[in-house]
Amino acid sequence: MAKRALITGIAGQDGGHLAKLLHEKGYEVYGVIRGQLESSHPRYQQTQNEMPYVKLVLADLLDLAALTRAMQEIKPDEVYNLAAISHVGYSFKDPIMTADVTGKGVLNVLEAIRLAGLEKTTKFYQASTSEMFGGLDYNRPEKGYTEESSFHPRSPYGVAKLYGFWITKNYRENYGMFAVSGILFNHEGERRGPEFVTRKISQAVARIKLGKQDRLELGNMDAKRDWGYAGDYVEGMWRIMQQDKPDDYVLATGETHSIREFCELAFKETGVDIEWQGTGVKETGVDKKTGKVLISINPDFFRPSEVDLLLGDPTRAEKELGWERQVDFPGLVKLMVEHDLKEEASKA
Ligand code: NAP
Ligand code: F7E
Repeated sequence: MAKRALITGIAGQDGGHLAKLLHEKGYEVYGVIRGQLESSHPRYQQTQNEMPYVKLVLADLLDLAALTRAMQEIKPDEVYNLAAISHVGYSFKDPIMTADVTGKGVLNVLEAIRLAGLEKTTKFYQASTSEMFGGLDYNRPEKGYTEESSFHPRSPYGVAKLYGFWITKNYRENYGMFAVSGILFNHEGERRGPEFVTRKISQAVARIKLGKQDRLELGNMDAKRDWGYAGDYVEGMWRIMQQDKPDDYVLATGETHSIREFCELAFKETGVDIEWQGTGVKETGVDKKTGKVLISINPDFFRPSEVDLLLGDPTRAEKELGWERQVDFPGLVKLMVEHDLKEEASKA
């Protein structure tokens, strides 16, 4: 009999990649989608058209009754909890909802599994994050954060995720559940939401190339991130769930790059060389050939506190899971810009 997987956050970036992977591996895939959606609703239809092999289940992460019903009916072998308010900047604006969904929502899913009497048979994956480390100098190992590093979250999102991480570990220890976290560093791609910086850049580069946009406005360009490809990371999630012993793993590339570097490579894909001029909020990215300003700073995108540098050390995942990223940093930028050039060109 085919294994059954239930994915929360099915309509998000990782949900789509993971659903495809599990379907290809022969799983029966169920996906939790929120809201009062009916099969005639455009958003429901869009998700269903994109993933015809997924059986959509209506539930909200705040709704324990709906989650419990879903567990009782589906009896999944594996639950992947990907749903969250996942935008770090937004979490400063709505910290209460972030705590409820991104933090307590994890507990709801774990309790739903227990209330359905499935804690001994259903495996649980929690989408934990490098944002829990915080990026400050004092706890940052030279070769990158590992599974042993200490946490110092710097946003309401990071704090909520830390609750999710610990409650997952707690259920593993309390009830002997196979409940694990993947501590994933940033992963991007053609399914990334446009509110995240990499997709904002790749879409802007495509639109500027096609004459649909003049300029790209960004916040802190000094920040550095360990960026991988989402398609590679969902393979890691699955491998974490196939281990004999439940444990937490870091998935990362072991490289870190600045927002500036991402911009330079992305514009280069369309034949534009960027030259940086000025400093601070007056800094601009200029087309070397034409002198036109293509990038400028908008302080509205600054955050009350910033994670300056994230770098992960994937050694343990590489050794124990045999996991390795396939797409490198230039490959990721290229893939995103090429995708957005096609997508923008196809729009009216
Ligand atoms: P994403 O694109 O923002 O997707 C999150 C999904 O959660 C969305 O589909 C959203 O639904 C759903 N959601 C939000 N609130 C919900 C609620 N109350 N009930 C049910 N569903 C709800 O995030 P992602 O990039 O795929 O990331 C997947 C998970 O990994 C998230 O938990 C994220 O925090 C975590 N993570 C991501 C990264 C990364 O670099 N991408 C790194 C580490 C950890 P709607 O579609 O209806 O809005
Ligand atoms: O920001 C800077 C911003 O929003 C990256 C989520 O998936 O990864 C993601 O969180 C950096 C930050 O991602 C803009 O200040 C500059 O330093 O793309 P982001 P994130 O905050 O790293 C982690 C691992 C997760 O777990 C999260 O769920 O880019 N930045 N200018 C900007 N960021 C945005 N969004 N927009 C700008 O205009």
